[in-house]
Amino acid sequence: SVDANGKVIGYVNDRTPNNWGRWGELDEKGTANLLTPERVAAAARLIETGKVVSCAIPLDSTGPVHPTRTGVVHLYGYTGSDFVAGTKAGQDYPNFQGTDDYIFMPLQGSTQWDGLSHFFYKDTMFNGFWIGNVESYAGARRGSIHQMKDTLVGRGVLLDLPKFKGVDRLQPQYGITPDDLDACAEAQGVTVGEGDMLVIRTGHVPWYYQLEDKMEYWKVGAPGITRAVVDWLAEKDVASLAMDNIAVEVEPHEEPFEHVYPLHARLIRDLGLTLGEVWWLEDLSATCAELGRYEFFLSAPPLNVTNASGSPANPVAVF
Ligand code: UVW
Repeated sequence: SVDANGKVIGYVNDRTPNNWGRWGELDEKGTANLLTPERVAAAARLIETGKVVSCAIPLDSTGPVHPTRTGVVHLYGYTGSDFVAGTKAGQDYPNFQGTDDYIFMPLQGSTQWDGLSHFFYKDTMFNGFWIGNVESYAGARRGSIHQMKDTLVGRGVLLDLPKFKGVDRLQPQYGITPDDLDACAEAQGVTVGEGDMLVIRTGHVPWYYQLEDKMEYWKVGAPGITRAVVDWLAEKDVASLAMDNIAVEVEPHEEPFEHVYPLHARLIRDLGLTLGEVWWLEDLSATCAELGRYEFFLSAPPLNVTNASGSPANPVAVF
């Protein structure tokens, strides 16, 4: 049964690592709590050149969208050609000319954040809230992405694995280990620590755009983090994790097989870690290499979508 706050009564999460209760029994922000005003201010002091780099793929129908979802549909309500053709002119206001457009898309269908109500395990989401708090009409009454509207801004750190390994991209099915991350950080002369917004480059999203047969992308698996990285992330105490692959974790999943997307449950549901997916990190990689620095001010708040489980974003790194 469920209490008045929407928490499952008597359920104890004995999985490790986990952050349940760490920021209060009713917390819905998870590790984003680590992005304190002091850390945000310190991150802002990293800005030296004012160069701004977007980490978003184009928000259009050409991007990789998980086959369980529809694509991005962008339509116009009225356009310049409506005025040229005279089908719109004069209908609203004298001399008025302009355009209006619409997007219909999965909130998880582009460069995006997975909110804390995106993944569950044993009928619970992060902090012990019951999964029935997410309903099709009311939406996510717990763990909504709008809880993050004033956060996901802080010190960004890029670990550029393909660059470190001297390859264009990590191969599908490559499982990223803690040793990979430590060695890469050391080679780049950067540390990953408490309250950082960690960004890991794989080169996997750019590969999608190069492929002639897009179906191959979904058949061959993906490079991503392994189970051991969950412990590493918890030890480092990062505030968020974003990557340029589809679902952060390695695909196919490691054995023993827990269930589909097992690390989503361990990261989002156990740790309260907000995951960024389908980021575009090619420009960030080039800028970090050019400036010789792998830390920057990162501003990536989600859209303030009420009671939602995810949000597109245009994350920007500022150097
Ligand atoms: C799934 O939910 C399958 O993936 P994602 O985290 O990419 O949204």
